[in-house]
Amino acid sequence: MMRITTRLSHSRAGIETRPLKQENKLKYPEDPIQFVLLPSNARKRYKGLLSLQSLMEQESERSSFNTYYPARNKSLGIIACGIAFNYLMENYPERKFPHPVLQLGQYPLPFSKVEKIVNECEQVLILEDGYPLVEEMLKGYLDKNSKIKGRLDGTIPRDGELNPDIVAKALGKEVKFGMKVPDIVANRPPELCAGCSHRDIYNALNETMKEFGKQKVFSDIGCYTLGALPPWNSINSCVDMGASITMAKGAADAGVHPSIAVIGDSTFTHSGMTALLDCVYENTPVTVIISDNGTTGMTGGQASHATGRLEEICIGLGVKPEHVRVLTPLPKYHDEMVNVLREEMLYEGVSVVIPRRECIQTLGRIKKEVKVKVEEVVK
Ligand SMILES: Cc1ncc(C[n+]2csc(CCOP(=O)(O)OP(=O)(O)O)c2C)c(N)n1
Ligand code: SF4
Repeated sequence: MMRITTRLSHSRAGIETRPLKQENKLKYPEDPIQFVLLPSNARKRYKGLLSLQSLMEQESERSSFNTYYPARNKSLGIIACGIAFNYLMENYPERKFPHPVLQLGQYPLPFSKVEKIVNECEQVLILEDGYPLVEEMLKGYLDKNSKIKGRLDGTIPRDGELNPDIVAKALGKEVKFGMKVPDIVANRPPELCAGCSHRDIYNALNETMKEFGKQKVFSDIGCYTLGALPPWNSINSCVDMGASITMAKGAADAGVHPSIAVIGDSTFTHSGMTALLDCVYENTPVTVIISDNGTTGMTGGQASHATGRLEEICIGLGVKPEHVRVLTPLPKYHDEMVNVLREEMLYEGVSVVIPRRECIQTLGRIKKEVKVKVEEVVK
């Protein structure tokens, strides 16, 4: 098992690819009902899972991702998990560590290696990004005076990401990196692209909501989530894929009116449809805005299952055809959008508003691809 933390997930680097050595052969499970998790079978499967633990531990013990670097000065030992090992190396570029180091990259914990460093060293500093998982495992709940140091005793800040400076400070070294980021790569808040269709629908929604009040817009996850930030400040929630319509329904059930959901076309077919059906079933007064840009913009422009069939899906789920309204989100149609939103918000039933205009990034990419193909054919 690998442990994925924030910075690891957001890192990028050039990699060398090699030809595929072997692919798993298609094979049916030995036990034909092993994936039928009825309680009687689930209990059996859990026993099986437990019996695998020692095998996984043995793999971890043998793994080259869990390497022990010996050193003489045992006043301190360092357990560096995942990307924290890179931060440690930035402090010791030659890999000449003054203290024993256990690099952890594969889980479960390799028990004997961990035991060795803890027994050998007077104190043990745990460097791990995110939650202090390894530290908690080693420290024990009631052990306040442990020799284990890390996020829990304040040696390292309890929250926030690790970086080479924090590691240096914890090791009593001079903080030399200063983490000064050159202006050209300085942080800037994410923003909807200029010309993005979500901008136009938020402009219209904001104007409509002047009439209906604040805190009534439940959103989902996609590029449109950026509508939570200035200058729009249009949405009041984003919890997970599919939570917009369910939360709007809950709010409507609790008496919020109008109750509005904002969801993307792709997220809608991933996990919004069942919630819409629920609204239809109970004729809940919600207005669902499905901002249809014909793609999965946020994750790089993959195709969307909704493309070409969104109205049919909504009508098929039971939304009345006259309350499935398609709009073109462009500044010139601003007033029309405001009027349609107002009408549907006043309606005491389920309505779906579909602002439809392609994501300009995906559109640009497709145009480029077509151009290259045409040029190839012409050649
Ligand atoms: C459970 C889950 N799976 C996948 C993702 C990754 N993800 C983030 S946004 C998104 C979909 C975005 O597409 P859409 O709703 O059409 O909005 P757009 O970005 O195009 O505006 C996905 C799949 C996630 N956040 N959660
Ligand atoms: S990638 Fe597409 S959907 Fe996302 S902000 Fe840009 S134009 Fe809008």
